[in-house]
Amino acid sequence: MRIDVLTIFPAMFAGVCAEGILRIAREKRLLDVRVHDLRDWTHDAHRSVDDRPFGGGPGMVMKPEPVFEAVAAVEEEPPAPQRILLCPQGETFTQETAGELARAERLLLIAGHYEGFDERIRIGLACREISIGDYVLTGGEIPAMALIDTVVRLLPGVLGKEASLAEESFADPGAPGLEYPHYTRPREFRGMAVPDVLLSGNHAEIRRWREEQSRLRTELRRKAP
Ligand code: 4FV
Repeated sequence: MRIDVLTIFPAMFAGVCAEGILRIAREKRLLDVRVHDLRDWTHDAHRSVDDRPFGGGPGMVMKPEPVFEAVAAVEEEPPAPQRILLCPQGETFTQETAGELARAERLLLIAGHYEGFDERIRIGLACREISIGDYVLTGGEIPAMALIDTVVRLLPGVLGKEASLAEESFADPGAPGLEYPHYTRPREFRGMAVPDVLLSGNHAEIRRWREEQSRLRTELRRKAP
């Protein structure tokens, strides 16, 4: 999968792409992340990417020209990507969304700043608008990183065979359950013991216990308001 990111803070992505699963995915050539500085598509001395809002009001707005020019430049190379605008007004990002995006060949993520994007970026570029949650960040970079991380670990060959995508939280879009409790050594820690069933070797019992724990936890923490 190829992922292009348009941002005014490209350096923010260096660490995320150079560590852990994302580094392994890039080394395995399963992921090609290209981060582009939106200011490279400005033409004034101040390399302006924002301007004051028409109609007045606080803050600044992302200008359309640099975004349109950057998208055109990045899309010169085929295949055409799925364009994604990270913004609080977008559809809420879920594991199901991640599963969908993981089937794409190429994504183009647009990270904003300030009060938001000039509306003509939405109208003219027809991006899929995605929000990582109903709260306001200083920029779209962290949402873009969250999306990349969630999608890349679903790419075939990225996580080792042992990883059980099927058993983890939200794995089943139809019935988003929370994952059961995990334990590792030591058997006893500060008076807290590992449940006997997990030491029993009785896999049928262990599965039943884990399903029950997942059901209880989901009911407790995700019951409908
Ligand atoms: C956001 C979110 C988000 C809004 C103003 C960036 C900020 C600033 N993006 N999911 N929640 N974006 O808060 O995606 O431009």
